[in-house]
Amino acid sequence: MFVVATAGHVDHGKSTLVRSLTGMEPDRWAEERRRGMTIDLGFAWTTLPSGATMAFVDVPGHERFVPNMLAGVGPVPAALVVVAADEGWMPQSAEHLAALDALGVAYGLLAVTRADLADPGPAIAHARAEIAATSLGAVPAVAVSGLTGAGLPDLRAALDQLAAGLPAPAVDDPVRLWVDRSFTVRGSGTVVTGTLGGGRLRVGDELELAGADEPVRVRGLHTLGEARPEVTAVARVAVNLRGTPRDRLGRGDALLTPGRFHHTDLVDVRLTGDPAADLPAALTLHVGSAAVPVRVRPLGPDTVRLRLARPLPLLVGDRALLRDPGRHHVTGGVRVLDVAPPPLARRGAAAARAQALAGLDGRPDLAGELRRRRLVRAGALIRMGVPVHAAPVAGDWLADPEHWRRLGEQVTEEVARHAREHPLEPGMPVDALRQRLALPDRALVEALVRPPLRIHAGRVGAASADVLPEPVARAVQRVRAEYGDRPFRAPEADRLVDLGLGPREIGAAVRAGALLRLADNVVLLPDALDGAVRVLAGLPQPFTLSAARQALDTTRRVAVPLLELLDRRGATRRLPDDARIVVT
Ligand SMILES: Nc1nc2c(ncn2[C@@H]2O[C@H](COP(=O)(O)OP(=O)(O)OP(=O)(O)O)[C@@H](O)[C@H]2O)c(=O)[nH]1
Ligand SMILES: [Mg+2]
Repeated sequence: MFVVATAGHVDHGKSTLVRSLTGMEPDRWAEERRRGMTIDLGFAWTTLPSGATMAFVDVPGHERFVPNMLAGVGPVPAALVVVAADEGWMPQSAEHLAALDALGVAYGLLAVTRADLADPGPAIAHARAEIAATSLGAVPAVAVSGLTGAGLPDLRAALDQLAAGLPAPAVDDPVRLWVDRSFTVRGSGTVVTGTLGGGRLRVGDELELAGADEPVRVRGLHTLGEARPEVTAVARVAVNLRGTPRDRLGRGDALLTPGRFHHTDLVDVRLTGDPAADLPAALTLHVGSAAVPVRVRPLGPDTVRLRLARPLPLLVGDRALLRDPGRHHVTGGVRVLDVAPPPLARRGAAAARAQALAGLDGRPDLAGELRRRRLVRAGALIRMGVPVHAAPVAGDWLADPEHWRRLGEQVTEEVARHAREHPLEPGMPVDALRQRLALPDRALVEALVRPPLRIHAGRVGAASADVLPEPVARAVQRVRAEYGDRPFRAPEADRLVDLGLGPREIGAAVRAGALLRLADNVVLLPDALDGAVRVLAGLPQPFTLSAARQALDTTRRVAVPLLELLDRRGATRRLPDDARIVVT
């Protein structure tokens, strides 16, 4: 199916044309028929000579109903521009064309109607010239009379040509069905209609609805008045929803493939066309069938930040238009560059942001997003409309490669710093490291820790003694040989120098668990602690420092910090008179 929206000034014969083409009545309301004027959107369809089905969204031409017109054309990528031969180019001809241009509609056809009332030549010439200057470009023109039927076969042939030139619909895209009508059918419940521009819908599908916590379920589908188990884009579709009260849904809402859209009330956009220098601060944003008041904050020469009065499911690259409802004026088109922009808190942030936006064109760009966001969840990017084809670094986190490399270096630095500052600790707590690097998820820290570092018991430290640098490992080996039978004697400072154990080497050995540091330049073998507790437990309790020193066969230089370490670890307890007991 193909869907085309009409466009054109009031009374120029849009509805009459749709009626003649389809045999269906686009003006659904009694009031419309009484007044001979379209107020709201109308829907009708026909079979073209090729056999293709074409549906029409018939829009009102009166200036008061431009918002309805925009809701109709918003989701439709092709337009039938209608101009009356006897009136020619009129204000809403221009406003409707400006809207199509702002939305970037690239496929269309000109029908000059009421050709029985006046020579269509001048109207065709004028309208084609106006249209040629827009996103529609040069369009074929057909003169017709809805009254006599003259020109209708040509128009049908031209519609077939238009259909043949339309791009193939993206049937695998996620669904974003902008609702243009909602009503209740007795016995079935809520029904919404819209133009399905991409993707497919099936009975039983669960869909997301902005503002609703629960998914909604498709109970039934209709297209062109017939029930269907599945509808594929492009199509006019009526969706019967299970258990959704009608007042929950209306024009401007969207039914969405779950997890594929980011609801945002803040977007950075590029103005398309010739952006006015003095953009009003309050405008209405029209996108899909939605119309939302926005506050406009200028950023760069052609970029602005929009604060939406309510969130919308927008994607990077979306086209939308800004309109000044007070002045009945389409201010211009916008292309969405960023649906999750950073706050502009610091001084100069707006200028920096403008510069960042200057390099964006609305085409989703994974590498660029990663560069700007550094770390982001794949799911978040997908919801912004950015296809993800990179492997996550941890969980569903994606990282900018350069940023990830720098983080890896920082891990090494931070762990080394921690080891210097806390030499007795067996490594840096993972969470302390996470906070230090301002990482949002522990899994990222875990992914950043690489040999020779490892995570053990919630801490990040050197992997083990066997990864000690060769000279340090040898020195530790000699300490073992020399002090193995007098485990509480620590090598004197000059002996340490002889062995090549400076502060850095001792630090490494301590981190690897190969030496135990009691104080600067006072080291024991790590098994000394357990041995000391055994010896001290054999003493009459409580015992004095001096008794401990003698029993351990060591000096005060070792005994004092050793007992303090045992106190800290809870192996011994210091009593008020400075004697100690072994805690059992
Ligand atoms: N003579 C003649 N009259 C026409 C033709 N097409 C439409 N009309 C008349 O023009 C008037 C307006 O036609 P509509 O089809 O309602 O115009 P419209 O563009 O749908 O108007 P809105 O929806 O209100 O914007 C009606 O009285 C039609 O009968 C035509 O080709 N020839
Ligand atoms: Mg009409």
